[in-house]
Amino acid sequence: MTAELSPIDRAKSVAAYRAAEMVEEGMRVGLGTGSTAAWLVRRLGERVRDEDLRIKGVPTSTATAQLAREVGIEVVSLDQAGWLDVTIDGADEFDGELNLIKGGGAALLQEKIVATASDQMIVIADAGKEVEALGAFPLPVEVIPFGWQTTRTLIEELLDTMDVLGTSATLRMNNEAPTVTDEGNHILDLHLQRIGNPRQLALVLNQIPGVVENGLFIDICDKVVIGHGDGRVELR
Ligand code: ABF
Repeated sequence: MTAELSPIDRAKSVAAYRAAEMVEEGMRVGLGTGSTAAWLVRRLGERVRDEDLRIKGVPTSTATAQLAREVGIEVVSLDQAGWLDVTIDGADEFDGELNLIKGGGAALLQEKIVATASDQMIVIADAGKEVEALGAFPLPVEVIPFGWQTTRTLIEELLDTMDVLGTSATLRMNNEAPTVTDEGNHILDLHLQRIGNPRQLALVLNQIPGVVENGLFIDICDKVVIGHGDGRVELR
């Protein structure tokens, strides 16, 4: 690591480096997506090369799969791995109970499947991701393209009945076209501002036909490694 990193990159990198030290010989490791997770993947690649660390990595996106291969990590599918020792991933927000909002990178579906199939999920994040209540970051929901506008209407009607401050849902766009996830779906971002009961919202959203998965990770994360801009690291 170099001293000329911006404070935010320093925070992300020190969190990722600390988490990379938690990976042990022979582990099957879920590899997250996003800029913080990219620091982790590159650091694990260094350990594979310099320490002859042998691990199997299960990526949570095509982007992470490509990076992992580039840095020399053996990549296997989740079904080949069967079960994972640990998943290390970033997040968009985490609260005091280690519940998360994820999906800002549009990879929430594979991220949730992989994290759930792990003995342990460790989140790596800069300190700015910590919140008192989830919801300032728009909540991503992955939806089937068929009838997505109807699905959005159903979601907005549901939100009217929930303990949230906002109720609008917008289709995520990429170069003037709807974002398409690795699974061929779209993303609706829910502008809720504050989620009073994340556990309840996570359950009811998934009951709407057309919703594939939502970005609330409840009782999935075991530990958060928090990086600060001055290089300090905290564990939660
Ligand atoms: C993934 O990357 C996501 O679930 C989350 O949306 C995002 C965090 O990105 P970054 O590390 O770039 O802030 O983990």
